[in-house]
Amino acid sequence: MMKPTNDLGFATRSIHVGYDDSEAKGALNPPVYMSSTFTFNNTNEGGARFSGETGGHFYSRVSNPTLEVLEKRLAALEDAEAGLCFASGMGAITSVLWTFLSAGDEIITDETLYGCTFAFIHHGLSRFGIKVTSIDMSDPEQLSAAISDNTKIVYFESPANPNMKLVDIANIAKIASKHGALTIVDNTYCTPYLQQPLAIGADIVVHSATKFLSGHGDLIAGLAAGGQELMARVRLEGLKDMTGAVMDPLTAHQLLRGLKTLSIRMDRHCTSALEIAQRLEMHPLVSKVSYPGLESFAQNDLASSQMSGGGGVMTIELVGGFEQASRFMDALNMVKRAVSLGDADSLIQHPASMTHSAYTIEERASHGISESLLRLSVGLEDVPDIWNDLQQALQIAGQPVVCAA
Ligand code: 4LM
Repeated sequence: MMKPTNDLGFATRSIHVGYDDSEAKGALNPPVYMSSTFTFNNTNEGGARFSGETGGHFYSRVSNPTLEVLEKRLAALEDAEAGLCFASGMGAITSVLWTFLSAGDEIITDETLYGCTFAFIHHGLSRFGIKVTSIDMSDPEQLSAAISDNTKIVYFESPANPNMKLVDIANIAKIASKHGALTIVDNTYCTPYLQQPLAIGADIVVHSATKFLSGHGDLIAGLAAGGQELMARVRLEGLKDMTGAVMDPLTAHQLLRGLKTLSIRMDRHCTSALEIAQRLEMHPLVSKVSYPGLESFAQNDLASSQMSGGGGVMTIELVGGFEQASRFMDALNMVKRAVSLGDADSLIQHPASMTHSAYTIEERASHGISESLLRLSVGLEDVPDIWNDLQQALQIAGQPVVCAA
């Protein structure tokens, strides 16, 4: 007999919660229910399921038994009453925000957001009569000054993509709840293994499960977690009727597999990234490394109190600016030039021209996103191999540029 969920350790929950093999002929892994629809025994039973009077699945855009296992598992990891699956991180974000915002409402966001989240909120939501205000959320006084009873949502990432800025979740959530606003945190960079926003006052967490939660760069998925009533509204309004961004059962199966190794992968990402960050900041060609695990990190105190590890992502700037940074990136052999993060493979990209190209140059400048920043996601390869590749590329980037005569 398994212990109650909250008595189990993180790794055990990530492997077991939400599934009882005795209900599936002893299959070690949950069956993948590839079924769009579910039958009823009679008309009354169908009606009762549709009205929510009884439980039971009826259509996979609303719920599916394989996704249900994943939803329970995420909830157990995030310390939430309920979880919810989506087709992508953007599916999760858009479904959640569409559920709780109407014309005339205000959303306050941090100035730094993943590029497509920024585009959705600033260029999308604003077209539908929703007021969008962006502030530097690392300064809670800016929120106190901006918030009003019209503010329905306070939204941010911590660490922020791409500049690694942290937000004091507990402090911000306290200010938001005083004004009746929901605090929604994108927890993609940390995963619940390193940070649990709901336990310190946030109302909803959203994830690009494409990243660390799945961990292998082989799927696109999104998740959210929060209170039962909030998640039920997102399921029946934002997900079912407004976006239809539903996860498919095979993706849920792959994600459940990824979650089983989340804790050991995150431990490895953290120790490797810290070692790489320390070596990079000693290198003469590197002008700045932002990584929450470094003592030199500007918000080191907040990182230590809010996160249980620095994570796998950092940003790097080189003394020679963008020109040198691009020579460095182009000279890498093993570290892959690609967007996304949190995979077994180390990945590097240039946010200004890639993930954050939805911002205009002026927006990037005013939202704290440097044009010469590179983002490195440290993978699960051996640290000496990652370092050797970075080092040889730095050497090439540091050589004088020879102009053709
Ligand atoms: C990237 N990121 O940065 P889907 N929230 C955060 C993210 O980093 C992302 C999403 C949501 C990147 C993708 C190309 C903090 C995505 C959106 O891609 O829709 O699963 O997640 O490289």
